[in-house]
Amino acid sequence: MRKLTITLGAVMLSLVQGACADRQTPTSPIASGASASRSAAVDNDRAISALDACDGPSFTAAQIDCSRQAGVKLDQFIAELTARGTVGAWHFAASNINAFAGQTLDVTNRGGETHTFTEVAHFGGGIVPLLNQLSGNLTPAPECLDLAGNDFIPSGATHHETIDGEGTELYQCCIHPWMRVVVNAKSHG
Ligand SMILES: [Cu+2]
Repeated sequence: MRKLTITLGAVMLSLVQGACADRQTPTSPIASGASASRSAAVDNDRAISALDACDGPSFTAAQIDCSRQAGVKLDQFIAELTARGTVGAWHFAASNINAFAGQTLDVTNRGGETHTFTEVAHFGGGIVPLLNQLSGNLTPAPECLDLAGNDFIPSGATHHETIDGEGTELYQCCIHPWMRVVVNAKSHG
């Protein structure tokens, strides 16, 4: 168990470091203006929360970024994932959404770990082999293997995703692949 934990920590550390390198968002008058006009349209947005219950001390000891003070300890997390293939506290809310094409999904990370909200053609594994293995998602979704730095949503941040067209769209976390959302989008017409 200890060896698995260290492996996971090393993967997550390199992941977070890689993500941080690209996450330099300059503050400028233009950026402020964009955010002001966004809030005017906020009623049309759909809010989604990315949730987890990571326990800061035990996750941080394994070099996994977690900003929460307490919660599910890393060994409990691994034990639940091993037994069930999911860890219930790590999920998106809501996970089934009816929306219109053109609407924006505002995905706020209210957990302590980093998550992604990645559109995939088919649900699959993510970028952490151990979590793929324990959750039974042995084949990574190709979209998860092509992430950019700004695809990673750190704790406390909000990611905006516009729904392109009508039909069913699938989104997942590429770190915790059991975290999934199905969006049923209709056209306005
Ligand atoms: Cu996640």
